[in-house]
Amino acid sequence: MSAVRPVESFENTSRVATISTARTCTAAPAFGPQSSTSTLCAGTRLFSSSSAADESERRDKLMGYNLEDEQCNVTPTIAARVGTNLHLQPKHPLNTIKNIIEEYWKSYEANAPFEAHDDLSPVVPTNLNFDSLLIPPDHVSRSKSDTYYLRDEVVLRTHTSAHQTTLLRSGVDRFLVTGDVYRRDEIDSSHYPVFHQMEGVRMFTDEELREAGLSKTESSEAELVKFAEADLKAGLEGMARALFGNVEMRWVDEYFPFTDPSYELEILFEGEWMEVLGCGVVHRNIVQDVGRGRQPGWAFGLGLERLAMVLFDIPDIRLFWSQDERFHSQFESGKIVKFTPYSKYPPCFKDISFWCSGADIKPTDSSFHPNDLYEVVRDVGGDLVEKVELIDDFIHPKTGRISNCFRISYRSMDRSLTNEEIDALQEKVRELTVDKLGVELR
Ligand code: FA5
Ligand code: MG
Repeated sequence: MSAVRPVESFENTSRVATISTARTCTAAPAFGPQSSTSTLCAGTRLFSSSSAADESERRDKLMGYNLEDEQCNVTPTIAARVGTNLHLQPKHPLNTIKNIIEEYWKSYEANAPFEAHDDLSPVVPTNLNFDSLLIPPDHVSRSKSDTYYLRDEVVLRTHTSAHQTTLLRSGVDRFLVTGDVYRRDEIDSSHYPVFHQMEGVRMFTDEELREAGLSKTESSEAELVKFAEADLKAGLEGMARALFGNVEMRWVDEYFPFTDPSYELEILFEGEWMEVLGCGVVHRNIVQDVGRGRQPGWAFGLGLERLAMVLFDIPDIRLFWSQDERFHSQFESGKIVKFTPYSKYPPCFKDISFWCSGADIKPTDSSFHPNDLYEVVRDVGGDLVEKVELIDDFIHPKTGRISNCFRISYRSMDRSLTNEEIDALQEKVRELTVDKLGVELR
């Protein structure tokens, strides 16, 4: 067993991102638990001692789903982020990038503007997040180790793609969806369990096809795909230039279950190729399933934090959640500026070593998953945790038990931490690691 995470992609070994229903956080849930009134938080989890008012607000945002439900793996720390909507906060770097991209697509074809959605609820049925996008039933992205489930059939969207089929079905031809997405993942400066994505979809109307000398009924599949692909690439290259200026770019073949063909766009940034987005021609089976016959179209999805970190020189993904004035005062609406770190406080490292299964459990029966440890650490340390990494692992030659040692780096972005404070956090981490993960400390 290894704590090394697969690369982020939709290929067999890896993970997927998301979609959701075309409903806002405030709309009445079209799906939801039958009785949502009698299930108050029992307070058995960390940090769940909030006031009744907070509790009721949170439950609204979660559409009445109950964190104490045994099918639920959403922690209070994660639940507290739902509804924050960093992408809607004026002057926030994520908002600025969103606006630049929306402007770009609105003027891409002035007579055919993109409809922009930015307040669709992140609470979506698995059907929309996975099935409707042709993500196979056994795909790893569906596992509870990778995805936040409120109930077995309801998740916090893992990508904005979760809204594709709902909007396509409603008949819209061009749309953008921006929103918060959720993935259980490793902890370091570029990974955070909540981040923001932007999705774009363009379907070609009969008239647009006619102008290009094509027809939905008479042109071959290959001709329609070629047409959509050329438009996709030209449009996205223009978008990358709107963000980065005149950069070198390249297209890399990718795999997504919901597009065919699929690509990633990379740009050369400070000497290194950087993945900017995933995209492709909307899969013909999806187009048919949403009742649009053979209408061709394309889709893309990008991560706003990754773009903002590069464009604004923001060194740590936790900073987007900072409430520090020294962070926010540096930004102006609509402007890309370089961030000046206001201080760098010293990190503090603490190691935790354990056998991945209890002494009486066969090593092969161990269900330890590093994402479970990351969750415990995040729940205890919050944004004081900068990074968690596996620094040693071995198999005991006699017992066959697996030992892991993880190093936790604690560092505040706003102040110095005291030894007592860190020791108390680490002690809590050790306690909960045993309680929740069933491992044996060494
Ligand atoms: C997707 O999420 C697809 N839904 C994108 C897509 C849409 C493809 C439409 C085709 C058509 P992926 O998992 O690669 O793909 O994520 C897309 C982007 O999200 C990445 O390029 C990256 O910028 C960002 N991203 C992924 N994981 C994280 C993370 N843990 N933290 C921050 N950003 C992330
Ligand atoms: Mg990717």
